[in-house]
Amino acid sequence: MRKSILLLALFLSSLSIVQAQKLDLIPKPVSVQQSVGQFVLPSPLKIVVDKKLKNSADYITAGFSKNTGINPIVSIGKKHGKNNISFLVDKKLDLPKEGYQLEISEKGIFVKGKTEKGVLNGFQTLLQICSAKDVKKGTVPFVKIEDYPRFDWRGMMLDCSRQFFDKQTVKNYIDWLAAHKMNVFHWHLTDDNGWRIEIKSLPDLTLKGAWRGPGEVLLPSYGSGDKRYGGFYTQEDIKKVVAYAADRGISVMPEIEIPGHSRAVTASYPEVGCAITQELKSVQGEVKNVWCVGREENYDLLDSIIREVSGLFPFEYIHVAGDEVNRANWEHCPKCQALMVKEGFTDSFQLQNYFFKRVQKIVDKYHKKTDGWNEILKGGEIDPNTLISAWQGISYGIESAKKGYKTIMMPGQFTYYDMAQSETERGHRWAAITDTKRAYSFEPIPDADLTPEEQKNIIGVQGALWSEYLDRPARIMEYQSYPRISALSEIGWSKKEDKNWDDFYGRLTNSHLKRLADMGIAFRDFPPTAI
Ligand code: TNX
Repeated sequence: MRKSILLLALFLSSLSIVQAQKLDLIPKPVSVQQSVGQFVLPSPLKIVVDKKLKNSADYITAGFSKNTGINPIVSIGKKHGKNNISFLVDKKLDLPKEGYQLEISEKGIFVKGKTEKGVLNGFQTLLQICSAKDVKKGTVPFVKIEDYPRFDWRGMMLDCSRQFFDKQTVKNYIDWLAAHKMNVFHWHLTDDNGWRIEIKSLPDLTLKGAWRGPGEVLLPSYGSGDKRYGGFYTQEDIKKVVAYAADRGISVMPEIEIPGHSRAVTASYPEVGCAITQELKSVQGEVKNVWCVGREENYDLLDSIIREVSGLFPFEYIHVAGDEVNRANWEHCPKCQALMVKEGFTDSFQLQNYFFKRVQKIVDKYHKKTDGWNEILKGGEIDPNTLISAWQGISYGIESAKKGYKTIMMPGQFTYYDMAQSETERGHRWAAITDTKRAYSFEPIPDADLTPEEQKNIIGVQGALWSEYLDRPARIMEYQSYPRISALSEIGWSKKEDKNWDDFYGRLTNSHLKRLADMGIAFRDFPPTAI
């Protein structure tokens, strides 16, 4: 008799589990156990936020209110006490860093993380659960989640040079990344077409180098037409954005493009370029866009720039680029040639390596580590602590990992969201036509090619949004970003064996696109041809 009651109970509960509300979480968590029942959100609702997270308390409260319509009473503390929801840091949790546990039961809602970032990751999961219709009726389904990321580095780059995105737009972008448990915002602050960060010791960089159009040194380009176009972030703006991101668990990595992609620098300080008469064009058709390697004063200027940048960004890395340098500038420049002779170099890649090593010394001096595009591996040895952003293809990332460098996989063929999403849409095409399905298909650690030790060098994944084509139509940057970044978030977070396009597509279309809409993102929907 007892046994049959037990079996019946088991049967009934399994039935309810099947019927439990689908959570449709993105990125997919490591483990989710749903059970029968709902926690009824009481009124007034009390929340406690760990004191280590006190800077994030407003963010947590506002996000929760937005998704539930409830304004909770918030306190800062260390214990659950009589509260209904707790966000607590517990260093002793047996989880990888950034991991979290989320439990919703009749006792309330507990979000525990090993670190502050862990708690914030758990908060994002709770927000997704709270975005479901039922929550508006005041109930949250019982569930127990244990979760942690596959990769330490889950980044996204935004090019704010070719188009200038104001501070508020950048903050929104950071919010959307946080909602996807991404943790690095790579801020592409300088390029040929605009220098966007105030450097107090070199004011012309923004007085002149941040503007293009009639009467300006920078020619109109990338859709700015005949109008004066531009803008930059003051150091105060930068500090605010960095703090805003930190409250959301996101680190901001600045990128200063050197020695190529520097037309905005030579437009402001012409002496920085090589003294040559040739009109040498870069891949993008820009002239005079390379720092002179042989001009000794340039290293003082770089010291000033890196000193100021280091002071603004607490993140451990500064990205100093190194991509697409037209080294022909150096081949025609007497100072660079003299340097080549002096150093006994036989090709211009060695000059690039020389430049990079000197920059690296400056970066070290300001207690930062360097990140660079994969081209910096050419021309000689570099510091083994350099981080490599492998953009030209998966094989470049493999090569970097095999050489022992920490590597971020960001192959243009899969993670460049400036690429068009179908044959008929606007965007770059040089790497691939990349719809969300293709973006999702990217695997950062291809099986056969790397030993387990070498695999560990691949510390993460990143997407990039270059902005040459982002001038029109309105909100194109959102259209290019989502839902491809939703796909990227799952590549960076979820277990490899859990990756499944049909399953992801189901979660995306059942629930997640609605969440993106609620966040105010003008994402690209799915015309039938796109899948
Ligand atoms: C290559 S990726 C570039 C960018 C362009 C992008 C366009 C990289 C390091 N350099 O300057 O904007 O392609 O897709």
